[in-house]
Amino acid sequence: MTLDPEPLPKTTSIQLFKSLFLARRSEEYIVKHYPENLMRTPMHMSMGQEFVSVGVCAALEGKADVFASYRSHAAFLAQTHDTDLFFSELYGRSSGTGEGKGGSMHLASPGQGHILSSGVVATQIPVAVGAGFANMRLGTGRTAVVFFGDGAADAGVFWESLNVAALYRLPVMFVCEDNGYAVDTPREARQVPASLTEAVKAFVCDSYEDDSGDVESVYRLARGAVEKAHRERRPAFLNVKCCRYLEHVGTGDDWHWGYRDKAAVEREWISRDALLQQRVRLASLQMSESAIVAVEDEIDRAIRASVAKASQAPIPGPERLYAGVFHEKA
Ligand SMILES: Cc1ncc(C[n+]2csc(CCOP(=O)(O)OP(=O)(O)O)c2C)c(N)n1
Repeated sequence: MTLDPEPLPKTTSIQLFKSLFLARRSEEYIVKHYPENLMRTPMHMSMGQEFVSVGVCAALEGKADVFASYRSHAAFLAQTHDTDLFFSELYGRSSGTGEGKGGSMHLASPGQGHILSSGVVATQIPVAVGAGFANMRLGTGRTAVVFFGDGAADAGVFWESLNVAALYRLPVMFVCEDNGYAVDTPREARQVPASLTEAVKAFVCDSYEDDSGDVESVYRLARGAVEKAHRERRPAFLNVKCCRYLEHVGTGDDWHWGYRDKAAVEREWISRDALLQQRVRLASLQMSESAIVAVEDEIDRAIRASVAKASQAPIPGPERLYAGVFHEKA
């Protein structure tokens, strides 16, 4: 028999709902307005899997240095809550995270703990290990958190990074957003181990799996994992099962591709959507419908205000083309 966990404080449940709603609504805005062709950047949407980064970032309470993949909208917003920077970047404006030149795949705001996002599969992982090394040497108490997909675990650099983090006993949290696919290829067609969580145990790190689809479950898991990682001085690996609702890249769906079954995804994931679950939970905590709607309205207003600001901001001129870009003179 498993005992129900101690309920989280109501303020935490509300905070998690807000963070989930912020990520979801921001992407719903993108879906609606992308066809206007003013956001000139490829979009890898987080929709459906936001609960992973929302739960982890909330659990780390601002003491995380986050490294993300190109699918970074939810991670960026969960860590920074900064819709001004976010929409400015998507609209290609000077006020964005990369002066509007990086776009959706390269969101970064180091001062707010979102160190980088990378478009090249798995490349964020070794950099996070470097940050973990620096945090350990400098005694900052911070945790390097790296988000990546199950496809990134096909790459050798994932295993090398895990090895180094375990060898040097670094406070790194490896978070696999395991949506089961690399583009349209299922994990079983790419990896020998039946379970990544089990395979990783060969390294001296704590390996956890979560298939609840629930933001509070991820939050609890990450809180326990980060505490243990620092106490026992070793990395943690979190394999969180999740589902990408939209196509691999773009803002539409991909049911017509035929690599996954719409009815099964609806049954197994969309019917227990993490945001909806959290909304129901707030109601069960005696939060009134009008109070929930007020929270939602406030977030919608913040998104609209950020978009309005972004559209007033300048587009960078050609003289800024190489600014902030590493290059060496020949
Ligand atoms: C080194 C490298 N190889 C291939 C690609 C093309 N590519 C982009 S996303 C992707 C699949 C990655 O899947 P996963 O890591 O599971 O992340 P998800 O897209 O599911 O979030 C591939 C192969 C790339 N960007 N970088």
